[in-house]
Amino acid sequence: MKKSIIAVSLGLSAVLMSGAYAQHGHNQGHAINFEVTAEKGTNNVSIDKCWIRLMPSVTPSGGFFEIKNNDSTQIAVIKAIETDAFEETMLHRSYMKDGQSGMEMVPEVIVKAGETLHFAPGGFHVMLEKPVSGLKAGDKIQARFVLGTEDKVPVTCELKPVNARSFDH
Ligand SMILES: [Cu+2]
Repeated sequence: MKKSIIAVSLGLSAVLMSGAYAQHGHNQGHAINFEVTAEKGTNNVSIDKCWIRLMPSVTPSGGFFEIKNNDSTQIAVIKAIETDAFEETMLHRSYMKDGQSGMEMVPEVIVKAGETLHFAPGGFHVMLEKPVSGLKAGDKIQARFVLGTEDKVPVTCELKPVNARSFDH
C-alpha cells in the first residue's frame, strides 16, 4: 500500500491508482466511479485543526482537519498524507448506502477555489494504520500533505483519545 501512495504522489497514471484502490478491502461490493482530475491545482492552501482519533494499534485511526484553498481561481488537490508516526495512510470517504454506512478509499480530494473543506467524522478522513509504538493521546505528530502540485505541506496533528469528536471537543 505504501508503494501505491508513493505512485499517487508522483502523479502516475490513473490506471495505476484505480488498481491500487480496487484491491482495498473497505469497498468490497461498493461500486466506485471516481474521476481523477488532470489538474495539479494550487499550492496556496492552509491546513488547520489537524487531529487524529488514536485507536488501539490493531484498529485504524481516523485523521481530520480543515483545509482552506486560498486561491480564488484554481482548485486544490490533496493526493496523499505522509507521516513517520504511521506506516500506512489512505484518503477515505464515509458513505451511506441502502441504510448502511461504509467507507472507501479515494485517490484524491479536491477543494474548490476559495473554499474550505472539513475532513470530519462521517465524511472525508485519513485512515492511518500501523502506528509506531508508544503513541498516546496528547502527543503531537508531524505529517505532510501531498498536493497535486507535488508540494508537501507540513502540518502538526494532535493525537486525541477514542471519545474525541472534533479538534476542540
Ligand atoms: Cu476510513
